[in-house]
Amino acid sequence: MANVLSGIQSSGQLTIGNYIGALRNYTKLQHEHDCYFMVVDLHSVTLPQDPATLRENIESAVALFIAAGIDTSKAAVFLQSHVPAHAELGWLMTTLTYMGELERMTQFKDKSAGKDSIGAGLFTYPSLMAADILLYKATMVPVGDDQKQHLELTRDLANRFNNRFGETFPIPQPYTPEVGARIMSLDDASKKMSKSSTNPASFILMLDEPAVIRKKISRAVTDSGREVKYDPQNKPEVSNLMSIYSECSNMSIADIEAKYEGQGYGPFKKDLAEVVVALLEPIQQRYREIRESGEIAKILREGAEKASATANATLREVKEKMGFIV
Ligand code: AQP
Repeated sequence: MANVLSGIQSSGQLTIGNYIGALRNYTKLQHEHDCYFMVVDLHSVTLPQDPATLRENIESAVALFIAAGIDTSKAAVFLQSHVPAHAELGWLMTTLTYMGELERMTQFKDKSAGKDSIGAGLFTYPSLMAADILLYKATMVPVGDDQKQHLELTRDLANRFNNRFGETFPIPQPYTPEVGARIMSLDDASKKMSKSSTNPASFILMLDEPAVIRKKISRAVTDSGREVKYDPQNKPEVSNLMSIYSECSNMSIADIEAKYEGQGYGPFKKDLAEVVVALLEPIQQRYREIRESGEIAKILREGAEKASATANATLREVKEKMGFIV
């Protein structure tokens, strides 16, 4: 049994990328491991957020965690900001992180590109993420491909801390599904599907209405050919749509190729939309029930209590080893 920690930012509404790459794995892991799943609201303010929108995004993400199948009797579901140990260990980890390490982070480069003023929090984000993981002495961290570099830094920081202050942290391993680790944008298959994209046509939200899903998929960019063939190198857009199809239907890529042989993109895209709608409809139904039930505050209170017990014990150990008076 491993300690599992993972989080999703409240920087927008959750996409099917977040579902396939993260949430769905959480629901599998909760049966076998000691799981901590959080909405990383402190991370989401590393880019500017409108307060009312942020609050809605946080509540909506928590409700989607539950609607997707996370069972709060098995896993702790909580907000990062409700467990102050995250911010405190985040600071301590920042002091152990080298500037050069942060400068190499591709997510920082991507997210700061073209911006005039960049908050320091966007730069130090990976140190806070390391703290998130290490607070729970997590050994297994479900992440999409995009987050692997941050996890590598976390591993380096865990080793650095252990070497300087004595064995404290186990070294966390990434847990990444083979397919679906990286769902790409519908408008540009060279970019990851992201909830904070400014183009709504680039993503499918977990809460998109069926009509919206059909429209977005019908307009998804494809190459000028007509063959439904998995070839990420030469046909990245169609290959991405095929990955989504496979992930949402449990059909293999080979079966999808066989099913649409000689049919062109039209029937494939039409069916893909129905596959996505069928996957999301029951989640959306449960989501509405959870929002209406008013249960979210209680879920978060209980989750924070459970998480705090583990997090505070680790923080105390860390501070003691570093020489603080605790
Ligand atoms: N497109 C994706 N394909 C597969 N997995 C994905 N994840 C995100 N997008 C995809 C996984 O979801 C988890 C939560 O991610 P996050 O919210 O902490 O940050 P992110 O990776 O930066 O996700 P977004 O949606 O792109 O958010 P924004 O737009 O705010 O940056 C992670 O496990 C991630 O791998």
